[in-house]
Amino acid sequence: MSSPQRHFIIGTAGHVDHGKTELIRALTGRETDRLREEKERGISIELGFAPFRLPGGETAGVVDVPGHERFIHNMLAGIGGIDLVLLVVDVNEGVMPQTREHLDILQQLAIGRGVLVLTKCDLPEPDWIDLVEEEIREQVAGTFLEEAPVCRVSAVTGVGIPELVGTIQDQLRGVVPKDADGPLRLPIDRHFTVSGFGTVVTGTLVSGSVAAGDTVEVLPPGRVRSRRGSGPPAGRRRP
Ligand SMILES: Nc1nc2c(ncn2[C@@H]2O[C@H](COP(=O)(O)OP(=O)(O)OP(=O)(O)O)[C@@H](O)[C@H]2O)c(=O)[nH]1
Ligand SMILES: [Mg+2]
Repeated sequence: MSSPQRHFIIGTAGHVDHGKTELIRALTGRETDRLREEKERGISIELGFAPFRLPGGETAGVVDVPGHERFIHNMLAGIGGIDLVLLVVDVNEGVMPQTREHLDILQQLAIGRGVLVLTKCDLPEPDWIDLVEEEIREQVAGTFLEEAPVCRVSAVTGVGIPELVGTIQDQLRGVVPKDADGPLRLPIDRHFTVSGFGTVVTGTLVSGSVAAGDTVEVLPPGRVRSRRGSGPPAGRRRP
């Protein structure tokens, strides 16, 4: 009997403007910034999602998080259930406040694996890149990323992208699969009301499976309510 298809969740993390969304576009061909405000301001606000089919046949869902400190609640909402993080650092700026803050959050949430991705490597001299790599290594010492591989990439020229794909595949081989046969458990990240649908909840499955039409139970009971007039998710408000 063939083994069941494995599916993974990959998340981004890192300081604002460090190249997370461009990296996901280079990896998947998908644009994860959907809102007009995101396009106008050139920053991510909401979580972005993209499917990612790896050359080995594995499939992954990518959660692209915003790096701006004002949207940290959205980052937190998206990052909980991931199998692998791409901690993105712009090689021209090095480690910045949300690099550290996101790293702390990932550590607290006991995320198991990651890759350190140095972005925008088309711009500086190689010696400078070596220095920044050292800085990041110092930053992740003593964390789950202490032994993580480092990839140097440019989303603009494509340099390093195939090597990053190979590194992601290697890392995913070590991920313990989630239990699709166990009870359905989906920690709720966000809930909001969509006109014509009612209450919508979002989250990442940690075990079990669910299909359209299934009846599910919310625990503890009565904690999720449709909030009339509550408007769009908080991330859509102007900071
Ligand atoms: N030269 C160069 N520029 C890049 C590269 N990757 C991203 N950029 C530019 O850097 C800027 C920020 O890129 P984004 O991908 O939006 O950054 P982000 O980390 O998603 O930003 P937030 O989601 O707002 O935190 C954009 O102007 C990109 O065009 C790269 O590899 N090389
Ligand atoms: Mg972005």
